[in-house]
Amino acid sequence: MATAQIIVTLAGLGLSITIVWFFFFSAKEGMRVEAKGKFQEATVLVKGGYTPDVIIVEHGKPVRLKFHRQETAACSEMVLLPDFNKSATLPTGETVPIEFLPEKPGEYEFSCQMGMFRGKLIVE
Ligand SMILES: [Cu+2]
Repeated sequence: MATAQIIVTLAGLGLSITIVWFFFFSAKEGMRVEAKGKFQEATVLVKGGYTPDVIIVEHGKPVRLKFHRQETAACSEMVLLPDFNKSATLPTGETVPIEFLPEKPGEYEFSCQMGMFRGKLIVE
């Protein structure tokens, strides 16, 4: 093999590894929420799912998740956070805040009323 071919092969291999790493590790890390005043606040886009769908917060500080729904599918018209006894109806085009206090570290799911859309709140 010529040197140029080896370089191209190695570059291609490097790129593949980077892409795999991005999807399997980096993408799963989730979004770390920064505290804004009293609340740790994040906006979640509701459209074909939740974006971001993994949200990382600290325990012991109030959290405000602002759900912004940009679709009319009945599936996503409610969001439930069963571990915090919270739920809300999300009218299309509006932003609905849900506030709660995560007291214990752990992983908590949020979902639509049928459980088709899912997201995860990681409390550290
Ligand atoms: Cu649903």
